[in-house]
Amino acid sequence: MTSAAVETYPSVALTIAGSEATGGAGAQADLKTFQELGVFGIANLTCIVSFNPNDNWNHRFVPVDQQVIADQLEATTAAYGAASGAPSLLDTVKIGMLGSPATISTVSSALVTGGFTNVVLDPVLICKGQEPGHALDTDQALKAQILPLATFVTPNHFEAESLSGMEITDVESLKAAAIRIHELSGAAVLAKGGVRLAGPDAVDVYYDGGTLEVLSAPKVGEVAVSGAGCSLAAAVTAELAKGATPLEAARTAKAFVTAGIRNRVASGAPFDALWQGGPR
Ligand code: PXL
Repeated sequence: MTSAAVETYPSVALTIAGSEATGGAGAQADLKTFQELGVFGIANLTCIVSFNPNDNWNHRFVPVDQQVIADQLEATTAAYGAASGAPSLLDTVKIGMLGSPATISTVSSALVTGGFTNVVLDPVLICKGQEPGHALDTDQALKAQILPLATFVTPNHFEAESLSGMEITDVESLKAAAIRIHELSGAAVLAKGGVRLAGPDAVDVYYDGGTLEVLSAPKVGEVAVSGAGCSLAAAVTAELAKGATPLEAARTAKAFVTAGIRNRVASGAPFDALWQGGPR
């Protein structure tokens, strides 16, 4: 007699993000991170970024048509969303580069109707080479329309200063900024000091309204690595999709990124890329 097979399904997670052609950052980094952490990854693309090696590696940015973004979100939520009846329910989403006020409106509508439990926001505020006036509109729209929907936010040093309105020079001011961003958003906050704060360690601050925890790991060099921010937020997303608490997700993500930076990939670009297989 054969016993009935028990079907098990992986957790699923969606990233709404841009493509970064060289594979270091963006949706590619997110999908690789999801896969490494045992989560079925889905990517809905908002834009295509191609660095320009003939112009100081500035970003060439092409938005995806708004209807095409809406179509991707429609297909994804119909297949795996709350009303789909799928056994692997999509309740966790990561937001990466959106890049324009129009895309922010399209994505915020989908977040409102999507019924997601976990909305992880990597608040990508500037894209190198974007026109400054446009970038300011995009930043303001992100703060007004996406930040209030986030349940977890992962600002880097620059983004944490921008979101909190505070200057960040050391761990104490990074803590103050994380608390301020939590007060503004209601989200759990993982504010990254990275190579921007002096000292031997790469220090991040986690704050969720109750727990304040400093996450620290020895710095691997003094130069930022491409894909570290995307992979950190994606690792948080994957862990939340699997049912971790926000604090557990933050700790696992920090360890994942530290191992990925230690095992980074050198390229002809002026920045190395994080290797998501680093922890293996
Ligand atoms: O690392 C931020 C980032 C996110 N998303 C895309 C990017 C970048 C940086 O290059 O290109 C698509």
